[in-house]
Amino acid sequence: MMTQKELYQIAKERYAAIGVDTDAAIEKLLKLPISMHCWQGDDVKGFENAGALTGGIQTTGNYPGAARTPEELMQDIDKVFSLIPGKHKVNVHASYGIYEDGKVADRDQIKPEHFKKWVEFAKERGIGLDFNPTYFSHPSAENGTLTNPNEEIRAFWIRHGIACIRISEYFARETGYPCLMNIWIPDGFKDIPADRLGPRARYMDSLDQILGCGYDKELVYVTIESKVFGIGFESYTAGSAEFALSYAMTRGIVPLMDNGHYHPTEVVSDKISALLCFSPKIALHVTRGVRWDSDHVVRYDDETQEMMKEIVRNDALDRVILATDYFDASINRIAAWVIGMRSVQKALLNAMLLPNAKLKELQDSLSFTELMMLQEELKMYPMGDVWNEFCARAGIVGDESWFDAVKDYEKNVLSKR
Ligand code: RNT
Ligand code: ZN
Repeated sequence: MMTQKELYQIAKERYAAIGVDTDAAIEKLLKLPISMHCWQGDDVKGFENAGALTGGIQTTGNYPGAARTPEELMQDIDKVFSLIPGKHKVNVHASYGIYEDGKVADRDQIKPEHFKKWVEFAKERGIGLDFNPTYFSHPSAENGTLTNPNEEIRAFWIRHGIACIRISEYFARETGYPCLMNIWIPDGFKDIPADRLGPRARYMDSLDQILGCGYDKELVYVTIESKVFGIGFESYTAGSAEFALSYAMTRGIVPLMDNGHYHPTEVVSDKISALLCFSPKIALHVTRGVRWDSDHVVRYDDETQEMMKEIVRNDALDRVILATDYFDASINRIAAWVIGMRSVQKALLNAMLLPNAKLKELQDSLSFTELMMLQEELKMYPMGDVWNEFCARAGIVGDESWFDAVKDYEKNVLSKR
């Protein structure tokens, strides 16, 4: 049998023959951080003991072993990182504050000190942190947050946004990596509204007040995430695509697209280039919707591949900020994290191994037959051998045997929870 190195050598030569430098691709991918969401590990519960998950999002399944404490969640994240090549960021939600005295601070009272342990975690591992205000799973979020017609409640949520900017600044200063702070609100209506403009006008004003708090734009990248509908918000969401995009563009913040947040035949892979024409930076939540915005684990599927191609072939790796966002409680959560993260990396590697200049040339010279032929034949190239080399250089298992570590962990750690 040939060794992995020999297989890589053959693959390298085959790719070189079509003008693709596999070593360069591997080196580039090794340096590319993805912001991994913390909430896959505990089904978006957080540490406030807030009760049910609300806001029109839903986890399903009751696979045993979910993290119940900050220690457990961090231990799980470490296990996941030991099975993924490269160095990544952790994306934390405001509902994951850590309260040592057991006294949970209300959302408008959260402070950097409540996230000190996350900073310690990140610093010890030399990684960055991203952040998200939590505009759901809270009694005052029941009838709207930043769009709420009740001025007192709306002011509460504005204070929450500002508190989160302060925590994001703290993350950036402490870790040395800029912090992306993503604003997403579920606000909307189950049935046909009588006023669509009012809530959007209030959302705009609330956002302006939050951004008006004054913050260092080099340290914190504020993003706004749009959404087409939520469970219980089927008829209208205030933060629609047009709203969020227009807001981001006019305020000089970063638009964030979650690929579960569009009508089922719309694809984010087609939207990336449109936004790149206008926005210096864009951000993505990579997820997988099945029939609806179901947040299934990301796979190495056509749309994930297509999205990553758009980033790589448009030379936009430093302009598109990548994060994952999904939650599956029906399978081992460590594996869910690892499969999703590795799938994004596989899609990136695939994109880097395409003769992108040649393919573009075929399009521009109207050689559509040859283009289709080549796109299909390229699918049979030995990317797996390059993937294995990429993993080996990162000191990570390349093939399916990473799952042995998950089985051990399930037996020795998760099953005891
Ligand atoms: C919800 C959004 C949002 C959340 C996280 C938990 O539809 O995608 O990003 O998934 O904030
Ligand atoms: Zn999202």
